[in-house]
Amino acid sequence: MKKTVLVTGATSGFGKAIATRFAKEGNDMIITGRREALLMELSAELRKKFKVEVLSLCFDVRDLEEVEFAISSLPEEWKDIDVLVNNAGLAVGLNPIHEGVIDDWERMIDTNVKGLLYMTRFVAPIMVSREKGHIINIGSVAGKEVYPMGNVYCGSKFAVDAITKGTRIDLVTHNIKVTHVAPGAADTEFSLVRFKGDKVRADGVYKGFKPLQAEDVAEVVYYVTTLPAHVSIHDIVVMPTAQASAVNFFKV
Ligand code: NDP
Ligand code: 8X3
Repeated sequence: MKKTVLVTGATSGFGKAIATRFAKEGNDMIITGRREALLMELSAELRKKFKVEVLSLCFDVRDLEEVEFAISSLPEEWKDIDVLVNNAGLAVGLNPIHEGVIDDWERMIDTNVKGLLYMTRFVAPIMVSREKGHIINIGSVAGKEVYPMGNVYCGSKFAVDAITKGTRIDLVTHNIKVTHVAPGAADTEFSLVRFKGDKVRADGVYKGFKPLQAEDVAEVVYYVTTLPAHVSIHDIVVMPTAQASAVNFFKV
């Protein structure tokens, strides 16, 4: 049966691939992000290719009022969200803690932690009232292991892991599944954003090995929603075969 699936950060990378994967199965999609033109482009593509309904909502997950308005003003036919994928997130900078850029820290904590919380706070009550739903939080291997100069980004992703566990505990009595998906290195806009548009540095991250593709992560996210009602995946770490830990790579 088709579901209503909301994916944050659907303008690129994992979010775009996740929206495409769910749409391919005939699900109705709510896609969000800050870049309106990209949302429009994806909406048109999904409607045309998969004949699904698509609602695009352009807002910043860091803005509490925008998040509240986006969810509380959903048209009636879009209110029954079955799956929330909290994917919007970013790393900004890679500095030792004593040289950290405060604005980078704010952006990571506000987006990865507070943005995810805001979305959850407004969507979870809908699921609670329906006594069903599935929340999938995109964490990272950086939320399992700390690596040099990862300090605040790792902290934000450890927070995602902890918040996911807390969410699961609080919602278990409401029949809501809560899953943490923690990917390793993946070739998206992630490194371009982390290195503030420095494409040479960003491309260097993925040299010498095959990183995850956005579609690989989308497949895992889709998979966790396909299991029987009584089966819940709590936590998945999905890595490139050539990556053994946050810092151990087999590069040629
Ligand atoms: P991308 O940069 O390709 O995509 C990030 C998405 O998040 C974009 O759609 C962007 O949309 C959205 N986003 C960022 N900030 C905001 C905001 N304030 N409000 C709304 N949307 C926002 O990176 P990925 O696809 O790689 O990243 C997706 C998630 O996966 C992130 O949480 C990231 O931390 C995590 N991750 C990434 C890994 C990687 O190696 N690539 C590995 C492990 C986890 P827009 O700019 O339009 O707002
Ligand atoms: C993204 C993967 O290892 O660059 O979360 O932090 S990593």
